[in-house]
Amino acid sequence: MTTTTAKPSTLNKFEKFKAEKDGLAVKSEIEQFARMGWEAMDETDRDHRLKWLGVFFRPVTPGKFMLRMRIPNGILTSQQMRVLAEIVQRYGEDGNADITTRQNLQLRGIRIEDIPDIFNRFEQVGLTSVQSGMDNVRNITGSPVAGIDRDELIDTRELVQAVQDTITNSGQGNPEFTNLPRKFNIAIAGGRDNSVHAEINDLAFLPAYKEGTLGFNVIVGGFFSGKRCEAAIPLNAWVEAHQVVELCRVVLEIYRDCGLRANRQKARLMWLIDEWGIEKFRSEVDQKLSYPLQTAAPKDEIDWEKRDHIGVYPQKQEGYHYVGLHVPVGRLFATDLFDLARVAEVYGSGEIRLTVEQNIIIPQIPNSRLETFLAEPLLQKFSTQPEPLSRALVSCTGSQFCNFALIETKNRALAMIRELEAELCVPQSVRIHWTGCPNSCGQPQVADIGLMGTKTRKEGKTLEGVDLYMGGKVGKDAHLGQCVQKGIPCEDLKPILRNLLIERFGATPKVGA
Ligand code: SRM
Ligand code: SF4
Repeated sequence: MTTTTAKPSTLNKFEKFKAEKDGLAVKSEIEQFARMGWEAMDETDRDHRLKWLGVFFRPVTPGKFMLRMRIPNGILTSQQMRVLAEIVQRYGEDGNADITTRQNLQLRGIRIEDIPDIFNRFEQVGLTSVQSGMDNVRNITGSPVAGIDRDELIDTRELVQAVQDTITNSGQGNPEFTNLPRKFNIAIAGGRDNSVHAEINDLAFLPAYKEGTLGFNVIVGGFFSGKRCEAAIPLNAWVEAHQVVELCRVVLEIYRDCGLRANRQKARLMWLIDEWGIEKFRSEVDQKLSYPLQTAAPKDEIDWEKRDHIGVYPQKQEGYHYVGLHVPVGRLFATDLFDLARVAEVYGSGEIRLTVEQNIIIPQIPNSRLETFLAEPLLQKFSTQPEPLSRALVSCTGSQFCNFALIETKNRALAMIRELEAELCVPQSVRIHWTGCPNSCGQPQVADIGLMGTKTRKEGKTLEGVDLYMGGKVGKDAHLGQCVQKGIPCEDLKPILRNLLIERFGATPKVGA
């Protein structure tokens, strides 16, 4: 099924081990791994193939795995959240959950011996972590306010679920799509503000009218990597909602069968588009589809500035509100997960939503319960009115758990923002994104101020530092920010940020600070 042009002898190590045994094959070995323990496992199974099940060996915390979920459109039920809470709770201080920049959750502290039981529990409540790492399609993002947004164009929920079901065989694992050349990101925007950062996905859909019918313009090839970052480009294609799943399937098949595999640094979809040219790529897609691919609508409907959804908002359903809670750098503990499940049930419909800014939305709160909800002690921790800098702070995992990291991110980001907020009045929210290395999981290129971890030298010593990015624009006319200064030691960063906030974002020093 999968074709690769490279000869076996020239395959890189990843292509080699995938050719020897598909990543998904470890699904049937999981009981055995649980019995033998992580130390006795074959290293390629442990360090790589387990990622096909969403189970990530962490060299920083050996024996304590990370479990990356799939939460399509970032929506989960209180019942699912409670199961996740119980799992994380087992691991005491090691257990926590992070909301990711793909509207998803990652659990920590997980022991391999518990995985079979965890997977059984997932099955019972309709959760899956399958195909969430390595050369697979990542969590599919959709509008976080799908179905409740007063100004919604297209409800993305069913579409995102249908695309996930196709790619993962409804969560059971689908060997058709488990040997891609590299990772692959899909996003479906349904609102006017592109809440999903469509432009940084390999394949994305933007609402657009064609001759009075609402469908999607398609963009392709967006990605970030240590070597290169590109915004997606138009495919010159427009599809109706019912054509989205097939288009995803066809693009993935082309990428799987023709994508470049020899050099992993050049294996994302854009490199194939570069090699073929966008016209040839489009024509290959067109030929494989069961319907003729229409040319793009003249414009898409992304004409709003991006919303962050924090705060209290009326829904399209009369008499109901959704409430966006700020979760500092996306980090949650077992008690938080239990609390979120509880408030979602008591005040809403039991539904909980995640955003790519690593925050939470509780929807479906009737007007009659809103006031009591807003008085919940949980909202002291996860505020609806955070300070302007905290409000828009995003951070990747960093060195606490990630072995690629060049710096510590989450704790440092929070501490620095709190110090800056103590010193400055900031009139508007400023989107500051931290990422621990050039892989850019924290998306510094979409931020007003992006900080990318690096190592730097000062007075003969090697220190943790950052490269500074500026000018990322999200929502309407989205474009990527650029690196404006390299190698700033983290210990010297605060005054630089302070000046930037004063000079570029209208901040003023607080009296006495
Ligand atoms: Fe990422 C690898 C964390 C979103 C680009 N990313 C990793 C690994 C798996 C590396 C590792 O094994 O340690 C990190 C796991 C650390 C850990 O223990 O948490 C990791 N990436 C994350 C998350 C958790 C960051 C966060 O704190 O939110 C995000 C999980 C999303 C999810 O739910 O699936 C995450 N990663 C992203 C994004 C942002 C996005 O998708 O919008 C990007 C840039 C966009 C893109 O991929 O085009 C991103 N991650 C990478 C890359 C560079 C890919 C490349 O083509 O070179 C790597 C390295 C790799 O894949 O080899 C990487
Ligand atoms: Fe790890 Fe680097 Fe991704 Fe941060 S950006 S999670 S440090 S790989």
